[in-house]
Amino acid sequence: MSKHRLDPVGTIAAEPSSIAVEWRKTALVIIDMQRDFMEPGGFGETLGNDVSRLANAVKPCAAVLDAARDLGMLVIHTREGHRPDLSDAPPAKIERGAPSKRIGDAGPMGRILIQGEPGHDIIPALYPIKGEVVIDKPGKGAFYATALGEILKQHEIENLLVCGVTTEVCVNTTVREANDRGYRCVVLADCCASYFPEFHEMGLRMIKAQGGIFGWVSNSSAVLDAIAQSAPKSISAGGAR
Ligand code: C5J
Repeated sequence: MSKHRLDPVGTIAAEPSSIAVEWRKTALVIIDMQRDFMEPGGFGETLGNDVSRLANAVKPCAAVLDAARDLGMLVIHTREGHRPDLSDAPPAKIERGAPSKRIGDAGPMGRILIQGEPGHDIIPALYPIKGEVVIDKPGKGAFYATALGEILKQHEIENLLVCGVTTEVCVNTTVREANDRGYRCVVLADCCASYFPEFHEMGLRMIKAQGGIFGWVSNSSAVLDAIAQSAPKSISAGGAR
């Protein structure tokens, strides 16, 4: 898988303990880095949230994405959203709360949370490139009603590096689904964000509590360090001979 001669196994500093991963059995999963959540005028803002709170996650996530691409790691992007006819949007989801606009209503980035609309797309800084997997999901978890499980099996993936928004909603739901399916999930704290800083913190604490009940919590620099340490000295010191 790797474009470089990496050691097959890397060790990522994490909590509650460091974790050894086989790189070729590891995928990067970037959850819902969509304009609808990240930019004014989208779904996140219609719910009354300050979307600027998510911006900090973009740069670290882009650094990990670059490294993953360089290694030839399987990269998976997810997008939460619904068909234009709303046939996959449960009324219980559409009717909930008192948002300024509901799912399917027209907004400045097109219809809210609808596939194919500008707001549903991934932000330019993390835009998928050819060969990367994009999973459209109607729910909060990336396994529900998608082909994600089959795709991970085809690629013999055992470990997931998880980034995205929001920490306590789609990231946590996906990690819990993945954990029940036997994947080791390493959530990269600085690559995730929430509209509520306290939920971000608690979302991460819930994952790593009790010996890592749902997985591990790490960060972008620990992953980049682990990759650098897996590289032969000639590469980590500045290029392959
Ligand atoms: C939410 C998500 N927060 N991607 N979705 O509704 O976390």
